[in-house]
Amino acid sequence: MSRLDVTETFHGLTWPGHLHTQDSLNYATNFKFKDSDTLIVTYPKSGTTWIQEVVTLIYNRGDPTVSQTVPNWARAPWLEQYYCPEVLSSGREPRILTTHMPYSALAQALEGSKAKVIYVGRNPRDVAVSSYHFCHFANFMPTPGSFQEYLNDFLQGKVHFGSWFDHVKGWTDAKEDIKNLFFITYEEMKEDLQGTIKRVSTFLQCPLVEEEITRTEEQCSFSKMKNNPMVNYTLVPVEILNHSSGKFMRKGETCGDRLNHRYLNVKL
Ligand code: PPS
Repeated sequence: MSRLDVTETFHGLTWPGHLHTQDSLNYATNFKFKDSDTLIVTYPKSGTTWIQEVVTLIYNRGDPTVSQTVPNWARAPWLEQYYCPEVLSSGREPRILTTHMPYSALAQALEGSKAKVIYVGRNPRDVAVSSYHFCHFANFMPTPGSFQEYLNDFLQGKVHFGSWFDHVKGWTDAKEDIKNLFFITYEEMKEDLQGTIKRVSTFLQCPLVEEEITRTEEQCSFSKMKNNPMVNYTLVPVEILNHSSGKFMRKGETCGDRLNHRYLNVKL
């Protein structure tokens, strides 16, 4: 499936047609969660790949075999992307699922579920910068103009996947409705990865011993992930990701790039 120039509209938002179809988006909203599922939720560029790696390693008790041999999309597929049913047909348990969908799109599917939901948020300034670069890197995203133009669209939610503000608000308000909902930020992960691993493993009811925590932490460092083809997206052909113009594992900083983009230096 290529569809690099196709855009799908669903739930009032736009989605890149390269990975999403009306069928795949409907599949997500009607998904039957199992209580044993773990669902990772993020607005794009907020630390999705990082938490996928943390959760994978926790469930494997720090053993890196799976994280070094299976691409992240094949072990923690996005519910709304077209290949998800095929990945899940392998029967791997516990299922780790990922989504960028707003809460309103999944509220019905999650109603009454005891699936464990992990929401990762990131400072919108860094999300905007990371997304801007990703739009140049990914040939299935609309090519943005100047950073200032992109930022205006981002602030108004006129970008693929919709408004960062609505996404965060929708999922934070969902804490009234969802039984097992855990929030963490990219910044917390950056500040204390070991503490993050401990907290996430407790939430997943999969507590690790010291040595397993250390091994998980090593595998989830930026430098380790940057060089792991199973998470750095170098497996994706150049027609889809423009490897000559950038890298998926770009900087991995908190507010690191913001000062390079003076228009972002505004109070949000
Ligand atoms: S996506 O496309 O939505 O799945 O992208 P996502 O994985 O959410 O976000 C990509 C950004 O996360 C950074 N990243 C990390 N930062 C620190 N440590 C680790 N281990 C790590 N892994 C991924 C990645 O570099 C992207 O951020 P930027 O700011 O662009 O560098």
